[in-house]
Amino acid sequence: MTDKNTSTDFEVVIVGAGFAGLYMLHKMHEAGRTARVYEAGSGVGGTWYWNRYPGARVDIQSVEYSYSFSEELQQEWEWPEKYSAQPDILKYANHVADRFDLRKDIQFGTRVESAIFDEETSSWDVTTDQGDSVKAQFFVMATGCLSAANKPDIPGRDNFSGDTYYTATWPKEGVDFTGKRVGLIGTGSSAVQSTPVVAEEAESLTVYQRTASYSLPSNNTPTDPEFVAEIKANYSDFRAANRKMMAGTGAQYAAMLNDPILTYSSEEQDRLLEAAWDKGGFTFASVFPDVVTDYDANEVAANFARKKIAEIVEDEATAKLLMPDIVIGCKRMIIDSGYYETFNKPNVDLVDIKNHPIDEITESGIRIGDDHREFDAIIFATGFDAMTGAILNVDIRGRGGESIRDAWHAGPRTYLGLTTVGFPNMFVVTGPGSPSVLTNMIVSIEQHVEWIDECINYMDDNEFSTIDASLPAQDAWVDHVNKEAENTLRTDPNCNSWYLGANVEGKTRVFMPLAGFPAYKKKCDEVVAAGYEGFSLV
Ligand code: NA7
Repeated sequence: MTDKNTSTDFEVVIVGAGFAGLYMLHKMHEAGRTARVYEAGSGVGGTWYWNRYPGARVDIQSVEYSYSFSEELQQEWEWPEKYSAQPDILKYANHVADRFDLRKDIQFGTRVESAIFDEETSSWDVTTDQGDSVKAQFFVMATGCLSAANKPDIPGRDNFSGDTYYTATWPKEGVDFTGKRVGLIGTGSSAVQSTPVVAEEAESLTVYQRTASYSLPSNNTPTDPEFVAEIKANYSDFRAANRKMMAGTGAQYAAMLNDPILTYSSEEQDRLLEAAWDKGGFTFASVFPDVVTDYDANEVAANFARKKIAEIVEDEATAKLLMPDIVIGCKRMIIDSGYYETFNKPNVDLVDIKNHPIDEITESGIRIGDDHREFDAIIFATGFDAMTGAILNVDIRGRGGESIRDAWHAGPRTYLGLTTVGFPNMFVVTGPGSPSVLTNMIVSIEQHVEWIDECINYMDDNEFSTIDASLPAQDAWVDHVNKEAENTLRTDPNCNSWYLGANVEGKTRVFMPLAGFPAYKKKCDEVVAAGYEGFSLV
């Protein structure tokens, strides 16, 4: 056991009972450590607990978007569809919590308010909104990358007398839009997924679009039992092959990867893009290596996607509005089930707010200039304060009382996306500066949790009580993350993605994740092999 001289309530306090927190707790159980998870929701699942909006669905196939740490679990679990819907993912999270007896150490309905590092005892003092005040040697933020809802301050936002919903915190009991006039703000993934479902029910649906998104058809299907049997016959090889991919996913389609797009004739480009489009999901986004690095290559893929929109959407003006003018892939690609088709319905309308933002939300609707539309309900599909929001929402103070909000005022600074200088014994699962959202999240979560677990074991074995990153190592890491980002079109100045924090007013524009899972994992392993290079252990 760690730190025998310090009296702590728990060896490890974990914030969040999503996929990261659940696995972290399981690892702590395996190691025989005392651990407590605090979770604001009333159940497990994290982002899949909160995001219950109609149509919510994973964009990585479920045989991949699932834990690999237990052979029994991956063999016994059956996914009903290729890309699972939110209720099925939540069911899985609940199954994991029960199967591994995790609930006994999770305190639900509890939000962590502060975590203060006590330099005397080298431990963390953690307080919650339920009056808990506990001490732990290690503090793990497993708060997820897309968990703090972005609630833009649109004038009059709180004046609306109808029903207001945020996709990121959808009511547990669901919402029936039958016979309702609905306004929906946003055209990111949450909006694209919910639009077709809301349009089915609502009397009318008006979508307010600031930036047109690229959306690819998921071609979702019920699970193919033959395909799953093939995967399960050799699941560990399938997982290993995916871990070798840049995004920790897609090994199955690696054979479709081609030479740079500009080396083909335009007929060949079309044929290959068409094949990838038909396959569905992210295949289209990764079928040519240069699409995210070369503007000319990018334009070929972007034009193909725009052509598809023109083919699907009957009204020419609406089709034109739906065609994105940003580089393809600078924002996370969206996987949909009938999004563009929905705009052919007579009860669905699109309003462009790119050049004229919403002036006001009134008591009865939304006003833009002279155009005032009345609604019974408004849905904000306005996304998240991604990657840092949930971390900075907690009052975290490290050495010398330094607040993490100050330490990260010009953007997050981490070493390996796992730790930050001056905050000893604190780990962030899939933090900024790690591949996280540019990968299959579960792959990154497992890698981080296992790294943290190994680190704590190492500290135990060698009788270290604190670990902290060194400033030169962190500075070099931040430089590396920034340089890698510049090598892609994701930092294009005309693209205001949540990767850059550019979707939240006032947030510093800095690219937060790091592309390339295999190279990143290799680096993390090398750091360990070199005796935790770049860290100081006391
Ligand atoms: P996103 O992708 O951040 O989308 C949010 C949408 O809301 C996007 O279209 C925004 O337009 C729009 N938005 C945000 N603020 C405003 C204001 N003030 N006025 C009008 N429109 C606004 O979040 P999602 O929840 O859809 O998806 C997040 C991730 O979850 C996704 O990438 C998947 O990985 C799953 P903008 O594009 O900023 O112009």
